Amino acid sequence: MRFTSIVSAAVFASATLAAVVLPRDLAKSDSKQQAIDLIEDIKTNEATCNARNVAFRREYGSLSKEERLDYVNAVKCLQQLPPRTPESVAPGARSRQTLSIHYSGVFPPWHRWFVYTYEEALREECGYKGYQPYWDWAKYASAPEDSPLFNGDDYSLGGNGDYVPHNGPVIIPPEGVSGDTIPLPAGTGGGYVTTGPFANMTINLGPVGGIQGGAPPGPDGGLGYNPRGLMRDLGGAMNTRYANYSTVLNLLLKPDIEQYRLLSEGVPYTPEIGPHGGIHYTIGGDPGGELFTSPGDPAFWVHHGMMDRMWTFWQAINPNQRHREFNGGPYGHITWANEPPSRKASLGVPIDMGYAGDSTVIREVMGTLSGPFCYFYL
Ligand SMILES: *[C@@H]1O[C@H](CO)[C@@H](O)[C@H](O)[C@H]1NC(C)=O
Ligand SMILES: *[C@@H]1O[C@H](CO)[C@@H](O)[C@H](O)[C@H]1NC(C)=O
Ligand SMILES: [Cu+2]
Repeated sequence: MRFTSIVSAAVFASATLAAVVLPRDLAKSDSKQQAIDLIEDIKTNEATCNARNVAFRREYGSLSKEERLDYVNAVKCLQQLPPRTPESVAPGARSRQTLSIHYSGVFPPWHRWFVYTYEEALREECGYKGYQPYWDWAKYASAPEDSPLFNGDDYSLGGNGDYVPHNGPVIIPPEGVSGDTIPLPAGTGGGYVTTGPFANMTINLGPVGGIQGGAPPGPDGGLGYNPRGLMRDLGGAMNTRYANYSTVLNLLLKPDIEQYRLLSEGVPYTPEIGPHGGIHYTIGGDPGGELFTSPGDPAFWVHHGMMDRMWTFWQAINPNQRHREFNGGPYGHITWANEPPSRKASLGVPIDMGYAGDSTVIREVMGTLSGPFCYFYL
């Protein structure tokens, strides 16, 4: 019994450690030296993700000023490269996918691959030497606008929007869905971002529209060209309510992927919008406050970095099981919250990046230390 499990472990290992040469004659030689050599061989095998080559994604505020500036400059560089989506397809290619990505079996793997694709573009197309940083939601929950991410200094991702008196966003259940309208807390900005590296940044796509307090839809249902200034509405009320240290702890303690995702992404058309929705609305404004076009705000990527960090850590608590577990509960299907009812997503379901990058399948991206990946979070 024990022997077979060792053999199957070895077979499994040989799939990833192809270049390691095992010693032939164990009895006759120095086993200490052979053990050391073999272990060194395994550790330095370049084809494998190991302690020497693993990349660490770090908290934005823990980066040095120089590292933050490198990131900011790479993001600016990427914004200036010509768009990949052909004009005939319109920039809405990704937006149209939005409804099958959220509350479906694809969400966590899709976003893991999306953030990785972005990180790779920063590194390969813009010479960035670091890795994707993340936004530690709870750390700055009382005043995210004063954090190193958004304080508006030269090393930040731009400041808050200028203050304009306003109400918070309101979630309105669509026709046919029961439930009251849900008013959410307002932030302390609401206007244009006028400080920091992304001051006066131009947004071209969207808004698609749909939430009250947000901007009305742009031309062509929000998929047309619609240049305007970046707006934000950062503030502590939304952040504290939806993404505090209890939220983080409770996420890590969730026993299965169904419970994990019900907290992480919340339940549609209820006040429990989870840290995912809560932080999108904490960024707020335009395009940050909108499901469809939020990746246009540089803050999107540090938020989804944290989303992936939480999932990575949750998986690390029981990797053997959790690197395969993804389609439990109502969010494990191929439609938005299983509406209309659909089959469960499988590991072979494609992750389609459209024109943004290469596509893959869920199976490939279930662990951050295997498949195409070799990264972890600090
Ligand atoms: C941004 O726009 C405002 C208002 O037009 C202007 O006062 C400010 O100088 C601009 N800032 C930058 C960095 O371009
Ligand atoms: C912390 O977040 C949870 C949701 O994850 C919420 O129920 C709780 O009220 C929040 N705490 C505070 C102090 O707002
Ligand atoms: Cu999101």
